Amino acid sequence: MSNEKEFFNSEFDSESAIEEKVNHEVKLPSKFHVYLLNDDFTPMDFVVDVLCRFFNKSLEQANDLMLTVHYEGKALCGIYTADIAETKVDFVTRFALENEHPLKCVVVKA
Ligand code: TYC
Repeated sequence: MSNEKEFFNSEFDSESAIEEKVNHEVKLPSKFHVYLLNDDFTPMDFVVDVLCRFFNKSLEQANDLMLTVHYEGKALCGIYTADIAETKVDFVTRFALENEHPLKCVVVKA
């Protein structure tokens, strides 16, 4: 009887019963930086249009960013999760190709 009790306790008391380990850490999704790159051929007003259309910039912000790209070679246009960043790049690349401009848009893991 005492053995039976010991067995019961060792198997089912709250200390030794199956302990579920729950990881309460919340992992935030990785962020990706989307850049526009400079080139010598894409018209400035086209780049401004791209920044307003795909990166939700105001006309003034878009103009400033376009000039940053023009003078510095590149500018950070937005920070997104992986899927959204890739979609931005695809949309910009397609729009540039449709309009026969060599504008390049790239994504870099933050
Ligand atoms: N350098 C281009 C020009 O002189 C303008 C330009 C700006 C092109 C930004 C690309 O991402 C770019 N017409």
